[in-house]
Amino acid sequence: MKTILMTGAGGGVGTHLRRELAGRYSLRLSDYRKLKPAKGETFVQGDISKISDMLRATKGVDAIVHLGGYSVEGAWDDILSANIIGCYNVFEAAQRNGVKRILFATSNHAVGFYRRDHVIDHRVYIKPDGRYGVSKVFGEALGSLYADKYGMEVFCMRIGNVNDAPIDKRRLSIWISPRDMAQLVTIGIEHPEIRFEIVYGVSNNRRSWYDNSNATRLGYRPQDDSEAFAAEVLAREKPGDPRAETYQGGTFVHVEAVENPAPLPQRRARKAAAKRTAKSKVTGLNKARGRR
Ligand code: 15L
Repeated sequence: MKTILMTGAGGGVGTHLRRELAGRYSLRLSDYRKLKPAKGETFVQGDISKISDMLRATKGVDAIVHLGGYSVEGAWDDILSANIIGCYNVFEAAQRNGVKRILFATSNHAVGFYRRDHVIDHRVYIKPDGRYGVSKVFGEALGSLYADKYGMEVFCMRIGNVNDAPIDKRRLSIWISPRDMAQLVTIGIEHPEIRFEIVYGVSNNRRSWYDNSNATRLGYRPQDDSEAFAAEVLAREKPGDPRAETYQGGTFVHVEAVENPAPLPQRRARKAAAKRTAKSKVTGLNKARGRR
């Protein structure tokens, strides 16, 4: 059985994939958060922004599913450390440890500034919709370099939104069900002829904005279609900002930050430090006022 390292295994996509891939691979989970490995899994705690951690995590695996990083639009410092430095560390550690195959979780936001009335394929010019999108383009470029220079096998999945069901109108076009995501990942791990590929991580959605012929060529046959949820989703949809409605990336095209479902360690540390400072100021004030 192949041993697969999954970085960022504690995130949303990782959680779905752990369930879907259970029993098919020996999964080595990695995350900065402490995770409890299930049967057939092992856990290596690590921060992708540290090369030493990634050298430890990537040792002896057959392939890497790189999901780790900052997963939405946000502050440059966070994106820089997790998605630029972190992504570099994962590719570089893999290369040094002789791990040939990497599946990279890139994003629809690498091309989010395409209009919704365009159908795009894997060959279109990049059009990132923010700093986060730029960082995903960086990862794709890194993958291309490591494939050409070091002979690595790189499978870039421009993932839409992995969820049990699509959550809004935009996601009707970019949704991917967990079982389709697992099928795509399995192709990325198993296909014998991967050098450098870009595919879209989406289900067989009738409302898709993607020509996913490269994934089809590699054998991807998604089983789900968001249309089954369309009536329900559209009934609760409220009109949004016209810029978000125009472009595939939605709100990412005009906001500076999207709420991060999993704050990064340094961010959490900064928040905790700010909290402590605020608390000590209050304590100081209270002491000065003779209160506890
Ligand atoms: C992404 O790239 C994010 O990682 C995910 O959290 C969603 O925001 C998704 O895109 C999306 O566009 O819905």
